[in-house]
Amino acid sequence: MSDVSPAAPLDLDDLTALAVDIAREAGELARRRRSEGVTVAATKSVIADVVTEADREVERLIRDRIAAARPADGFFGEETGAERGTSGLTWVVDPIDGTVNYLYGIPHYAVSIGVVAGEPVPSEWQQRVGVVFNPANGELFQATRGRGAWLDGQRLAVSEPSEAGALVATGFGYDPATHDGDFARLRRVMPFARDVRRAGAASLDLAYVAAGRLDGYFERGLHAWDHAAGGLLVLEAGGLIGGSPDDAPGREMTIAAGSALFERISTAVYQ
Ligand code: LIP
Repeated sequence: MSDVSPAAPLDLDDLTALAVDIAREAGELARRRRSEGVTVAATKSVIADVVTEADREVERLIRDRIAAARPADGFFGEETGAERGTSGLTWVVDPIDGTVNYLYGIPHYAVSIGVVAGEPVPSEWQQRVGVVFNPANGELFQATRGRGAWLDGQRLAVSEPSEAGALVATGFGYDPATHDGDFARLRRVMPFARDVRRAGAASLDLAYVAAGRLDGYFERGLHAWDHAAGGLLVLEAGGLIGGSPDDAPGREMTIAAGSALFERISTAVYQ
């Protein structure tokens, strides 16, 4: 972003409306590119960690829209990296979360846009706005700090497990060397789970916890852009999000659930 005077006074409703508008435009581009055909543009950490040209194009659209509307804000995106601003706000963006689903044509992927104040790191940021938009089914989850979490106008609330056990989601890293540890943690959670879901998009897993469609979620290896928006959805829906005990969510671990289940998952993951 250019070096200009701080942005106009912060109106959280205006900021949320801008994030929603950008997410919808970006999501429509992603959906259109998917219908035209998608191929791998490059691999990143390991061969299974792919990026498509659509990822890059969608992030450029998001970045350009933000620069035009709020040039003093910072940006931190999965595909184009970070640039500090002067307003104290940073947009933390995953242009297409659930990239492998997107590549295979599975209609479960999302534009994830979070806006945070302070340092754009989970242990220090103060989340202000979160938007998670699935263009494949048109569902847009949004949250504004202190004003609740919403799905298409319906207020969201986390669930508590039934007597049958907790419906829990998780994920496995791209690096096969990490899978044994992931499966060991899952084995420790299963005794109090009714079933597990592995849907492939962290931002939507978090949105589903906020919506009560999942009772809980945990995954190792997430980046800030995976949970910056979805984490606020969970908090504003009355849930908890964290990482290793007493830590913020991060690469080591992300756990999200209602308070009682959060503690059970954390204990099982770290026993
Ligand atoms: C993905 C996450 C997913 C995780 C994948 C990957 P990407 O993000 O949403 O939960 O299991 O390993 O990190 O790469 O699609 O933006």
